[in-house]
Amino acid sequence: MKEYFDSIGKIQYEGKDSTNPLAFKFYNADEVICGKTMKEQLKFALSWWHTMGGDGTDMFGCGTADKSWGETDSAARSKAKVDAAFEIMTKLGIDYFCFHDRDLSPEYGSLAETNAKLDAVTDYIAERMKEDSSKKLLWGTAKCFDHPRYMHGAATSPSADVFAYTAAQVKKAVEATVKLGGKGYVFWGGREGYETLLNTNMGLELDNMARLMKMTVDYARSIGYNGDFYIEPKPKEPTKHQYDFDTATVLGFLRKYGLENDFKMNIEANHATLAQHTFQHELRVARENGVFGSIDANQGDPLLGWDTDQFPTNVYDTALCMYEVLKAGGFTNGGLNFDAKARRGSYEPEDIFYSYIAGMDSFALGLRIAAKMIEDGRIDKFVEDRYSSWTSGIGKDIIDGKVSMADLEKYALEKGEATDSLSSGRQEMLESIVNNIMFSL
Ligand code: XLS
Ligand code: NI
Ligand code: NI
Repeated sequence: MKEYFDSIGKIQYEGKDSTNPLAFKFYNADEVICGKTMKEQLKFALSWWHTMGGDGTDMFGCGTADKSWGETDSAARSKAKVDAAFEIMTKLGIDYFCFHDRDLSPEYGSLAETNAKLDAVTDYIAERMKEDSSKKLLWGTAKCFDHPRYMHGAATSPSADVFAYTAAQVKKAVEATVKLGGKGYVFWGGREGYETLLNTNMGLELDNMARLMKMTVDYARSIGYNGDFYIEPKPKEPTKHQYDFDTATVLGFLRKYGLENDFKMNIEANHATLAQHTFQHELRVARENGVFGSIDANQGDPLLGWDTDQFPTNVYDTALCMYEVLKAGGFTNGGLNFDAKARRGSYEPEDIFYSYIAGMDSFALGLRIAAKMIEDGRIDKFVEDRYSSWTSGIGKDIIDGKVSMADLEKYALEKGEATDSLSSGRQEMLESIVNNIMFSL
């Protein structure tokens, strides 16, 4: 088998004092943290689109990185990508991968030919997975946003023919996911939204988006799929307004259409910030509503207003993320997919490794801090005490449904002013506890 990165060996854990850029400082795969190995807690995944296909092309210039994998023919390149991806995963110790159908194999002349070529690639991946059972598919999805046919939307297109084409493409992507044993199937609606309401029937578009999801669930279950379906919220980009704006909006949509039992969230850090939320906010909303599923691990740039998809290096954010993940009971079918790309200027092959090492170590450090925050207990205790008025007396009576508004009026009239029942929120003290824990590791 051809080796694509022959100057790079298996990346080892060398501990926090190591200065070797090709070593993990914090990610020690077999170390047990909160009852599971770091590998099991973090479930890292490689994103096929950025890593195997993304060459740095942007609106102002062509690619800077060579992602041809030494092949000019499309089918040969698709196969080479599989080999190169497996090599990257093996060298980094990453078990999972995620793909769009078109990342694996592009469109050819007809849908039938496109499907046949995709089958050949998924057959090859299945073969490679058989040889190496550590490699698993985290989730699959369909790229229903790049081709011109999706210019007005896919499931939300004004054209019923485009809806039919979308259904055909999603059906095939679900089959590919099932064939490769995936435990997740993602819907990210990049073009499911509108540019102007002057030309848009929002009600019909939302009904149709739900129709496609319902059909997908029914079909996937009928062919034996027992994994999760995810919606990946994002407020905008490429479309001005996307229907799956944020977790709360998506929850309203799922409940309206009776889809809430089949879907969970795939939360992406940079999408949260585009929606003017923190990453932790989106995770908390998902957790509190029982729909926490999977994560697209990346980060945005606070000075830029778009999805920069940077490799995550902000440890404060990864710590608060892993705090939510641990509180949610950890990942089940989900994991941490690096929906992230090296900067356009980081174009050399080794940059792939530096990027993943940076992301994996940042999450490993985040996990260590989050575990310590929970073990330390000061933050949990503070929150518990802050709400202690709900565990007895009038608070408990309200929760138990024992009091009416008239009873509460009587209580307030008798008791008088309520301000003296409050105490400080102690934000700065709590933030300093987090810093204290972060730097005591
Ligand atoms: C784009 C999304 C996309 C999804 C998969 O912003 O993050 O990459 O993760 O379609
Ligand atoms: Ni994503
Ligand atoms: Ni994104």
